[in-house]
Amino acid sequence: DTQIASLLKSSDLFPLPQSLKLSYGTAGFRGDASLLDSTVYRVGILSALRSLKLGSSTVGLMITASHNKVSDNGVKVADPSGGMLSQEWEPFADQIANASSSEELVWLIKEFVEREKISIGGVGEVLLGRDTRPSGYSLLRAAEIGVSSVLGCVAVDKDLLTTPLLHWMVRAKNKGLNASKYDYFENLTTSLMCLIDLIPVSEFKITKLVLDGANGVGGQVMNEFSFCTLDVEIRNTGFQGGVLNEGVGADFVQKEKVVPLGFGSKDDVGVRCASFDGDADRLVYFYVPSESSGGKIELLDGDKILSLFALFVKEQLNTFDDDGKEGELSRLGVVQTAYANGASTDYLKGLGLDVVFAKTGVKHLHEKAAEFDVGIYFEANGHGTILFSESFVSLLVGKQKDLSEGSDEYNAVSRLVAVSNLINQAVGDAISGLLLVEVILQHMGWSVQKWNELYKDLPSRQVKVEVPDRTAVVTTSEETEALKPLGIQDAINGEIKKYKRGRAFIRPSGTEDVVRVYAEASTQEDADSLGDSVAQLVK
Ligand code: NG1
Ligand code: ZN
Repeated sequence: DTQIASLLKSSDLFPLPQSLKLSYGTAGFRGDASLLDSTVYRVGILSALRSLKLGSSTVGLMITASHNKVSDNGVKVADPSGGMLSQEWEPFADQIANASSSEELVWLIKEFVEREKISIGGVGEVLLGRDTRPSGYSLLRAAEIGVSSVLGCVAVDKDLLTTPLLHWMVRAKNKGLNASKYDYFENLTTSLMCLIDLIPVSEFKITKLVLDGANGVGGQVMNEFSFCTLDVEIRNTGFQGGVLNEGVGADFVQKEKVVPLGFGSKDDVGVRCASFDGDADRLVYFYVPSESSGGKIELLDGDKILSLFALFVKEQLNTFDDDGKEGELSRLGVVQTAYANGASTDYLKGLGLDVVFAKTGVKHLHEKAAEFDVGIYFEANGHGTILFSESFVSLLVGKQKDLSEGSDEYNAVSRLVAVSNLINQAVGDAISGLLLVEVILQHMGWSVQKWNELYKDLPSRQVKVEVPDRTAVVTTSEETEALKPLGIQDAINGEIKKYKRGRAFIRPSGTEDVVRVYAEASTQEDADSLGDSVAQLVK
């Protein structure tokens, strides 16, 4: 019929390159940009079908390879809630991305449409966004063709965006709210102003923050957004040359623990700095401790941001939540992965918080955080956010009406409501995360150095090992133990035992063709040596 003819015709424009084997992985499909036309076109089809399946809800499609090199690109789908594509659809994504001919592709789609009872002929809408990678422009055209080859479906080109901004738009659109970039800015400004008005000290100081934009879209979007209440200097916007993610950005800063390009002059010593990754869904802070540090930085990673957020939220909850009545206490929980620094976990548990662990990849953390009234999740690399359950926000808004304006309880409740509006409820968002860090530091009257003293990171080391087949490594659900290859976990345990506070694990990367090794110990020498010996076992 017409649908099949339309798919066959458009699919012939995007043949699958030979030897391409793709998996949706931790964060969508990624690879060398020159090989991805067919993949992005096919994900365009998938996202249109997703919109049809969910009663014409708006779906998002983002073209980005995040912190990876500029010549790579990738594609991922945002579900109508603004979260990641439901994992139930990942096997279908893998199948169609790897279909070797137009006929096979159309057959797979036809079968899936029947199985999922998707009614072709309905109306579907997909918002498309891309980061600043030069390949993004033509890949976006491929996505457009994919979406519109499904009858009744339209693609709306949102052009250059941060990943979290696209997710925010999808969520807002499906809630019937205004969903443009300017609405996003307005929302940030309103909730930020509200939090600033609630800062207890009469006279707070605004100090300079220097932002590393990773030469990507995040710095550019921040540039468009003017806040009179913050003093932000943006470097590495990509406007003055400089390559995306090369020697810059959150991933580089977090993994190498040195200053990004454009930072480290003697004027920068002690100054509060932050880094975004290439699509601005990750945020880390850092500062240069002294002129003689040789480029080495003090890093405040996702774990430390999580700790700051948890402390602030807990302080507000305690203000009105301590009436002692059984079952009345709101449930605050934090979610980390195996990559979280052991010292951060100890610190959070010491605060009396419920700490749970999830598999690497935001979708896993998000799911667990959503089980709490307030769930805070962060990956050590700086991706995270604070989720407020809808019923809890309604409860807060109700309380706000009952309390007398200006009372401590009223202020605490109002802060939480403002945080729930400020911080992106769909995914980790470097821009909204940065604004929240800034306002909490002002609230506490803390410098970045003071914040860093919450706890001291245990020395750690990460190694990537290139292997012929990374799928040979299979782990338990929390990724802390390797089940395969047989015997390797015993050998790893043998190494761990040799070190004080030793901890190590291996897992196959979901975004790169490597096995990752993480090691932690009481000294840097020990962490390095443990990491190296575990890497030897993997080789
Ligand atoms: P993989 O390649 O699966 O380790 C990396 C990050 C994840 C997540 C994804 C998506 C590390 C160790 N892993 O996944 O946390 O952010 O990329 O971007 O940082
Ligand atoms: Zn990213």
